[in-house]
Amino acid sequence: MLPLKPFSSPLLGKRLISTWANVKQGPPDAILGVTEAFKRDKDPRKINLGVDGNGKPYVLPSVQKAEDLLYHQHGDKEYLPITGLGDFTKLAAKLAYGPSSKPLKEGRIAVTQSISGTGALRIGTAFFARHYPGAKAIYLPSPTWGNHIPIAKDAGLEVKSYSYFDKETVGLDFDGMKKDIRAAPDGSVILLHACAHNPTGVDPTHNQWKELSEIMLEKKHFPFFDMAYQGFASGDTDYDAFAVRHFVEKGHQVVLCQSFAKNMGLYSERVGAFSVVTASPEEKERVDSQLKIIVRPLYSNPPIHGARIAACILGSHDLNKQWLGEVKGMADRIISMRDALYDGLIQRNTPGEWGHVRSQIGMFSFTGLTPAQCDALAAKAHVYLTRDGRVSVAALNAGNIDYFAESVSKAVKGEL
Ligand code: IK2
Repeated sequence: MLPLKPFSSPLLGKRLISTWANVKQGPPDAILGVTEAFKRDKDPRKINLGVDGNGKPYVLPSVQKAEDLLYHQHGDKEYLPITGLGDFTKLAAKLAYGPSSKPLKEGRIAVTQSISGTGALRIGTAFFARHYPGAKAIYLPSPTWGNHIPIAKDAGLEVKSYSYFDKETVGLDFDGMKKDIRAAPDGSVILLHACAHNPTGVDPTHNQWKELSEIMLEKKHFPFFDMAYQGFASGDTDYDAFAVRHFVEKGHQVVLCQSFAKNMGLYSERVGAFSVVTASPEEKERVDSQLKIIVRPLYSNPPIHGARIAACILGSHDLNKQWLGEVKGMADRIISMRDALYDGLIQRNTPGEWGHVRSQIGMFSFTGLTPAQCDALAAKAHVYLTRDGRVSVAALNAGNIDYFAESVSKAVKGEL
């Protein structure tokens, strides 16, 4: 065998300039960049509140059991169909739409497996760019998960926004939201976080969802749901699916992006689904064929392992029951951390009103900390969070909550 030679380009030698010399340095990702900074920090007190880990990933016991079962089944590694594992997509749709969903029973929901929630959004926005009969624009809440914007733009959709968050009340700006949704041209595509809005942790109430559904029917708007946290908001997967199920019941032809990253802790397995409610099984077949046309040149077909885990859990009575208990446990733990943070801030006489830390929903809390305070927390206290003041409450625990409350209190008092 010939010895390997180090790579050398003759052109590089002659021109003394690389083909990529003009490639500009891009900025770090606003969210995942936080984890990179955290990893570089060597202080033992450091805390990463960017997404949800402190380097101690928790594998759910139900997931461990499913993996054990799968291991002993010695499943093959054949390619999956383009739209993924049929057992998984059926069960994912049942979880979201509910077992008694009419379109599900009538066989008119097209579903494809996706590379987690992000992949579902990629497929969904590409589907809209190609097939939506109205304007190629999408309205996103302000603020929204940062990645929504480049995902929609990369698909060629124009990005517009509607009011969502009221900085004064640190709650939902429902009047602003309704006003903007009413003002959008008829037939606009409106992206809605189905539950546990990221980054604010503020959701409409069930009555507010009902009102939104009516307005959107009147305006013939199209609801594009993103449900990355089913079960994480309330601890109950049915309760958290209220908005999606209500809109479907009222006759909206929704589309839905699902992620199993958080509720099953399957982050790196990249398990998700994109679905489209259609008018008939025949229409579903046509939509299905177009979803395949989008997926095939993207990644051909999805990975199998994570989908098998999710299908195993959702398809087994006992494992499903166990998993639902674990989801409730994760949601309850987050609620208890919210209470502990609130108490820690109040006990330290931290200036400001902190009720929102308790009342917000899901794994994130939009604290109201300023970018300067977030910078000081990272530089002086080794506490990392996104500069919009978003904190992953899921990353707080008995071991770091006091230090975090102390650090936030000092940052707000200007004592860091
Ligand atoms: N949609 C929303 C609203 C999300 O919050 C996420 C997950 N975000 O968490 C990681 C991060 O902040 O980057 C997703 C979709 C999709 O996540 P995934 O692709 O991991 O399923």
